[in-house]
Amino acid sequence: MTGVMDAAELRQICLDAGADDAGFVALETPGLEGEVDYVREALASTRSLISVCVRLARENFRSRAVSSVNTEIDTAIPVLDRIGRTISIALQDRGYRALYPSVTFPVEAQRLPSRGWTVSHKPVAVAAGLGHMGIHRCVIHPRFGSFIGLGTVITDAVITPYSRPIDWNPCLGCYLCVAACPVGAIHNDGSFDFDSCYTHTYNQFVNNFADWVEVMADSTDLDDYNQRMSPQETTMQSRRQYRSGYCVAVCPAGSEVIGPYLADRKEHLQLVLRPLQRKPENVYASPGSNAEAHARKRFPNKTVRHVDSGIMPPDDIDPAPEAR
Ligand code: B12
Ligand code: SF4
Repeated sequence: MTGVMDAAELRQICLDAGADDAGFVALETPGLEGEVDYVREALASTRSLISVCVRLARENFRSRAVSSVNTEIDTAIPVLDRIGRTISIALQDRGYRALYPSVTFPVEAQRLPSRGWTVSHKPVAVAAGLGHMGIHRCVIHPRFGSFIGLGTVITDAVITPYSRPIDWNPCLGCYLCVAACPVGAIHNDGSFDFDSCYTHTYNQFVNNFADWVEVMADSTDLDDYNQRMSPQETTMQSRRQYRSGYCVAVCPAGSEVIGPYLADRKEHLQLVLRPLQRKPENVYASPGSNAEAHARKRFPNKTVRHVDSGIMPPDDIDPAPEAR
């Protein structure tokens, strides 16, 4: 179908589906060139992208209790997937083609270690006016700040009018995200050390599941295995564990978030930043990496654990899919 969908009606569909904000963008919008082949691989007739966000439960994300962080992530992801499904079916009922790509996982595993995901939700959200990327490379919403999860619906509907990017960046340039990251992945100049974040965050998750299997295969016997993996680390393999949300946790940006920070910056540091910095915990890093050096220098209270970084992506992250 080549119909035109009214943006106000579509926005209401998104909000009714549970989104906290939504924006719409044409596939040919500048900045989204890298998305075109991937999106068309999933839905060949795609013309528009619908970006949605949901708020996250802030204190779960800020907690030192990693189980609380993981619970919030594992709860928010299916919420976003369901919102994508509801919007897709609403469009389907109106005669359009619509598809909701995965919010995170599953990915196109056969493409790994290149880009496995169908849509990069961040640049779509920026183009659709949901916010801008901060120093920490996450999208900051003007109201909800960094505490958002993102989703995208792709459709053959033309939407009128399309949204526009917001004309200011909510990032304050406070560099608390730089100070919080245990592996030094976020740099003052806004550059991001993918390897360091990925290795630490995805330990006992995607990447290091492979590492775990290798350790098992390489171990001569149980004693040898236990030397290499603690009982806690073995247990963690049974359920995915996210780490390194500290950059999001400490970020004071966003009109609904910033109040306590503006009222008392010292207290924000004491209540939000310091507990994460002082938390004794394992930091996962490749031997000799910048992440290891950073953690040893800045966080002597944390324990560096060496891991193989497993499947690492090539420098070129945008090899276009063959299927069109
Ligand atoms: C890959 C990925 C990661 C990777 C890489 C992060 C990154 N900056 O790209 C790792 C594992 C490190 C990661 C970590 C986290 N992620 Co993540 N992640 C994604 C994913 C699947 C794709 C991101 C993407 O499009 N990257 C490419 C471009 C757009 O990012 P970029 O910053 O412009 O460019 C960097 C990358 O290209 C990177 N890079 C360099 N070489 C390579 C090679 C490959 C193959 C890749 C993947 C990246 C890469 O370096 C560039 C320079 O900064 C999305 C889901 C999705 N499908 O969109 C979620 C997503 C971006 N993640 C999210 C979150 C919340 C997190 C974490 C907080 C995890 C946690 N503990 O909960 C941390 C935050 C780390 C950070 N500060 O970025 C949210 C962000 C929401 C928001 N407000 O923006 C998303 C959108 C998931 C969602 N649906 O909400 N993530
Ligand atoms: S913590 Fe500060 S510098 Fe980092 S993204 Fe948030 S507002 Fe920007």
